[in-house]
Amino acid sequence: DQKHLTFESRLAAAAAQPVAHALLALMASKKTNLCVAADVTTSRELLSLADQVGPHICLLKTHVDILEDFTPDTVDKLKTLAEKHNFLLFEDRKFGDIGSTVARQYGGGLYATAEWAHLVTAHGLPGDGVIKGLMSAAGGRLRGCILVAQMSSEGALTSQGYAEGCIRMAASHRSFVAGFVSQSRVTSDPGFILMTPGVQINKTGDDLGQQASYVSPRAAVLERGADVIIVGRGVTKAEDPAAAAQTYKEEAYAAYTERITQ
Ligand code: 5IU
Repeated sequence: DQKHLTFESRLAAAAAQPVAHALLALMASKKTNLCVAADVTTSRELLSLADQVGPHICLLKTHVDILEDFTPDTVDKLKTLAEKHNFLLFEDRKFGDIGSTVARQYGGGLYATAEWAHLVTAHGLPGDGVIKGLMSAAGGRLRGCILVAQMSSEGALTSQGYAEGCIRMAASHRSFVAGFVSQSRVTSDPGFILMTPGVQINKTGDDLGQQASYVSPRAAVLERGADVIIVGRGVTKAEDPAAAAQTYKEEAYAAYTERITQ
């Protein structure tokens, strides 16, 4: 079964997507499949958090539109930290408009996301024009997108048919789609990377619809098919975010090791 494949053995299947390929190689060499969701409101907190958790993560997921003081300098410093600690930048923008609009949102505007984010999230809802639009704005840069196939929040409208539609859309745009945000093993295609949010140790859901109960890193990897776990408040609200990131990293990577030897 494909789920037993190591990250290294999936490199060939991901060869069409440079960021997926780089991420699989990075996860294997750095021994981490942890993505930290850095949902903080100031550049100072963002950069401090990135520097603290950097040694333990493969991806830093941002929502730069939460920052109250965003400037291009924030991005320059984030890029430096990404190089220093060897992680990739992942802006969770969830693009969801027609192709020509997302091309302008991604390539320009205040955040010029295509300039710095290796990966961005997008909804499949608009049809594959959303992918074509992002591709057009990425230009020659090594960029990719992650399609939101399923959401972790209660009452999400991402039905099974919707998720299947996202998988089909991705399969016809392999040069740009690196994987999916999912809550279950939506595909067994080894070229796509599955990322699962709604993960926390010792915690039930929040009161704003994050799923009724978070799942553990181990359950995310072994029961929900996650290649990468996405952890926000479990790390960012911890007294020692670096120590928390290390704990999440170790638990998630141990679960991955268990999965490939099952
Ligand atoms: N996020 C989800 N669920 C989803 C998707 C994205 O929680 O289905 I798509 C984002 C929201 C937040 C992070 O940035 O992942 C999870 O943060 P917490 O671990 O703090 O709940």
